[in-house]
Amino acid sequence: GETESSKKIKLRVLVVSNRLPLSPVRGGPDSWSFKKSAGGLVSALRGIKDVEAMWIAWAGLNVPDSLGQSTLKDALAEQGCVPIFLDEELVKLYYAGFCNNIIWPLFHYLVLPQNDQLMVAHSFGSQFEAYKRVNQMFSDAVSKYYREGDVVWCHDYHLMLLPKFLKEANSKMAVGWFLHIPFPSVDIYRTVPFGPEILRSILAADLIGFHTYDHMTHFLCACNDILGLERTPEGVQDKGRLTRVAVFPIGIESDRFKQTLELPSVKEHINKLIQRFGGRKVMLGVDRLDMIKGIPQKILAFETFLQDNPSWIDRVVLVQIAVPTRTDVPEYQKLTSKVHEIVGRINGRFGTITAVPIHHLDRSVDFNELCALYAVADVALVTSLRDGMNLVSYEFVACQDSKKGVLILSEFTGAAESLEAGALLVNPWNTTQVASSIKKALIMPTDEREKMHMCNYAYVTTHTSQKWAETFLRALTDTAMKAQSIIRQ
Ligand code: ADQ
Repeated sequence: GETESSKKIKLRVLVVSNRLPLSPVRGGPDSWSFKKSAGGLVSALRGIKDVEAMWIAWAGLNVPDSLGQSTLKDALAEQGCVPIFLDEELVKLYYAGFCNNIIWPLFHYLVLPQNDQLMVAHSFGSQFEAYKRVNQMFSDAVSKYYREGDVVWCHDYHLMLLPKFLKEANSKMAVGWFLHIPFPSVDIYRTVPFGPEILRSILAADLIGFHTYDHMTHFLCACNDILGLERTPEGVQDKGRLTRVAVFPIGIESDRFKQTLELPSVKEHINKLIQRFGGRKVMLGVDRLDMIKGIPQKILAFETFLQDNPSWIDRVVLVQIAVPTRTDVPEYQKLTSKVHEIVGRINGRFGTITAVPIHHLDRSVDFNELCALYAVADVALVTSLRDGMNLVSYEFVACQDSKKGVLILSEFTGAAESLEAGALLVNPWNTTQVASSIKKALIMPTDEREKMHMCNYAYVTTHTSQKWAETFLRALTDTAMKAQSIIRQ
C-alpha cells in the first residue's frame, strides 16, 4: 500500500515574478546552460518542504524563434521555469518605462525629475498601456499552467495589475501578492499615474503582503482615502468581499552564510584579506548601484569623518562594492559618474603614496568572496534613502559571529524596524550624524559590540527567508479556503 508520506499532496505554487531564478547563458546555437540567481526569493523557496514551485517570469532576454526560443523553453521547463518573452518596445515602455522610471522612484519617495517629466508626460499613457499588456501576458501564461488546487504567488511592483487579471480569468484561483519595495505614504501615492486603477487591481488578490507595518499602513490609508474603502482588522472590505492584508518581513538563508564561512578556501581567503588590509579597520558597503541606496551620501559622510578625525587617515578603509544595474538608463549612468568623481576626489585628498581610503568596485563579487568580505569587515555601512527591507544588513550580521562588528543602518530601511536595538540608526541625509556614527562604531568597546551583535544575530538566524515563504503560503492557503467556503455558502 501507499505510505503516509507518498499520500501527502504537495502544494503546488506558481511563483510569478519579473525575473526567473536562473539566467540563461547560450552555449551554442541550440544549447543553453543556466546561472543560478542568488536573490532572496529564490533561496526562500528553495528550502520549503512539501511545496513544488513553478516559476513564471520574463526571460530577461529576447530570443527570436529562429535563434532557439523553443530549445530555451524546453531547457527551462526541465528546471520548472516558464519564460515570457518581451519584444524591445515592450521592454522599453513596460520595464525601463513604467516600472523603473515611474513606479520605482515614486515608491521610494523620489519625485519624478521635473524637466524630463514634461517631456515624457504625454507618453505616461503608452507606458501604462504597455504595463497592462505585459501584466495580461503574465496572466495568460499563469492560466495556461494553472491546475485546480494550485496557489499563485505574484511578486512586486512589476505585476500590480496581475491579481485582477487572474481573478477575471478564474475567480476560484487563490492569488497572493507581495510587495518587495516600500509602499509610499498616501500623499506620494496620489501622484502615481493611474494610481486608483492600480490599487483596485491589487485588491483583487486574496492576500496582500508587505515587509513592514508602515508599508501596510500606507496601503490601507490609500485604499481608504482614494477609494473610500473600509479598513478592518484583517484587511480591506469592499462590498462584502474581504482582501486580507498583513505584514510578512522577509529574511535570509542564514545557514548558507554560516556554512560558507566554514569552507577551507573561504577561510584562507579571509586570512589573505586581513593581511592585505594590514591592520587597518575595514568599513564595508555592498549595494546595487541605485539612487535609493544613498551611495554618494555614504561616501560624503566618510569624507566628513576623515576630515574631522585626521588621526584616522590611513587607519581605516571603506570598501564599496557597487553592482551596476539598469545600465541602459541615463539616470543610472549619471549616478556612476558622480560616484566615480567623488571617490576620485576623496582618494586624491586623503590618499598616501601606498594606500587610498576608498576601494570602490563597479561589479558584483561571487558568493564566497562576498561572505569573506562580510566576515572581515569591522563596520557595515547601509545608507539607503529608502529600502523595502535591505538584505545586505542581514547578510553582514550572519557573517559576523566571530568578529561582532557594528552595523550602521539607515532609519529608512525596513530592516531598521527589526534591527533597531542592534544597529546604529542614522538619517543618511545628515552627514554629520553619519560621520559621528562612523567614529562611534570604530571605537565601540567590545562588550557593547557583542551585546548589539547578539540582538541582531538572534533575529537574523530565526527570521529566515524560509520562514517568510512558509508563513506567507500558509496564510494564503488559509485565506483562499475561507473565501471558497463563503462562496459556497
Ligand atoms: P535589492 O534592492 O536588490 O532588493 P537587498 O535587499 O539589499 O536590495 O538585496 C540585494 C542582494 O543582492 C543581496 O542578497 C546582496 O548580497 C546581493 N548583492 C548586492 N550587491 C552585490 C554585489 N556587489 N555582489 C554580489 N551580490 C550582491 C529588493 C528591495 C529590498 C528588499 C529585497 C527583498 O529593494 O529592499 O530587501 O528586494 O525583498
